[in-house]
Amino acid sequence: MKTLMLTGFEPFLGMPINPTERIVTSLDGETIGAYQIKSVLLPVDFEKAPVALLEAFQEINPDAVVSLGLAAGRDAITPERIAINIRDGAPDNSGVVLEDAPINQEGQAGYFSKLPIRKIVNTLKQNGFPANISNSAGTYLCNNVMYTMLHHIEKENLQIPAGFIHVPSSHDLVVEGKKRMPSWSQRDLEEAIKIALQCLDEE
Ligand code: PCA
Repeated sequence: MKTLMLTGFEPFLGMPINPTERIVTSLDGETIGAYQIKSVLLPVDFEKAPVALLEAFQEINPDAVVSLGLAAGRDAITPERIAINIRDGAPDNSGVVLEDAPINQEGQAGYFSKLPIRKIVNTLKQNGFPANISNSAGTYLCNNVMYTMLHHIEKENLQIPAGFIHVPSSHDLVVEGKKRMPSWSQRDLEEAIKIALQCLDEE
């Protein structure tokens, strides 16, 4: 059986929950389509996250990589089209603030997702879940992790699907975090991610 490395993030920016942590915890060890899921939880830390990501990749030696992140404020599941070579924006969980900083001096300006993003969006919609392609993963940790993985795959000339999917807030996060934003049930988020992962089957 093939292995799919599924990454999620710990909570960040003072939010009490990250729904992607719960998704990856719940799906760890499950079989989805042709893949067995191996989950990895990443820190929201510019220094530690890329190291943890690549260490897990070496250890697991997966046949596919899908990374998940919370996009608080979005109302749909959004596979990302591209990762860009920039770190910028809000402080990470260690308080580090970066401005206009490249991720990798030798890396390309950007890397396109190697997931079937159009098929994921279409399949999710056919199953009644709002979804659209996002053309920007931002410049924070999610973009950083997507860029790091795709750069590594390019450098090593690996032929495996890899990319990033942002998810909306969960109801629990809205209730506990006391912030107004669009939200989904945790169950729907998980179901939608399972459907997205099944799209890798014939890739
Ligand atoms: N979302 C953030 C980082 C961690 C997460 O879940 C982002 O979109 O960059």
